[in-house]
Amino acid sequence: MALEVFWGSGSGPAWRVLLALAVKQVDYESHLLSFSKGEHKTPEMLALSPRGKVPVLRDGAYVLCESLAILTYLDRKYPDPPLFGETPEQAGDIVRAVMEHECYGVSAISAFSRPLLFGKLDAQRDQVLLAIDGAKNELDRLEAALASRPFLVTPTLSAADIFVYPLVKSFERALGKPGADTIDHGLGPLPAVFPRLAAWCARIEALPGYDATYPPHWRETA
Ligand SMILES: N[C@@H](CCC(=O)N[C@@H](CS)C(=O)NCC(=O)O)C(=O)O
Repeated sequence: MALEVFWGSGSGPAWRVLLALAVKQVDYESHLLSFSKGEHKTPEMLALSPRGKVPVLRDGAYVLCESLAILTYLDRKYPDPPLFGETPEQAGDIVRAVMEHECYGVSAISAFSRPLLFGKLDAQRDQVLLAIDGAKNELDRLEAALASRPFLVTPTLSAADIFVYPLVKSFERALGKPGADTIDHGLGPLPAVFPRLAAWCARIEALPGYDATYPPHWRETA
């Protein structure tokens, strides 16, 4: 039975799972759910994911939610190429980077991006202004990590890159949203301010299978 993935367009955690499957070149049955229609909250979906969140992976009788758990499962089941490094030290460093991103990076960068992405700049301009320094600090850390290697932690792509990439793309998308140019944020354009991050994005986007992971509604609306 084919692996099944339940996901939503634009969800960073769901994008991670699609990227991991692309990197490992594993086929799967795609279930793209509409957030606006509440398709992720149906009784059938809540039975798979009690918090009503995507992504969800179903592999026969086995069901798993939480993107880190799903990447861990996929890496054990399809070890090539490894997403958690080749050595104990690399595994430790990759999970550290993943957890730093989850614990600090996501909140700091999203505080800047989300009001722009959801058209709430007018109501939340103060929040966006207050978020600039924190977002810059996290993006600077990523930029610095790429000074000595092409990927964030290891010489080849790892779970750390897969975790961080969707948020960087959401941030870049936010910079292009209406009103973003009325803020003196100094955070973009990405290639000018964070050139290593922009080159790292391009490396990920060159991966075979990348195009199929791109959020469909992002192709329709800028
Ligand atoms: N920690 C979870 C986060 C999952 C998550 O927050 N998913 C969001 C989309 S980005 C969701 O399903 N939201 C729908 C809702 O809460 O109604 C993971 O890494 O998988």
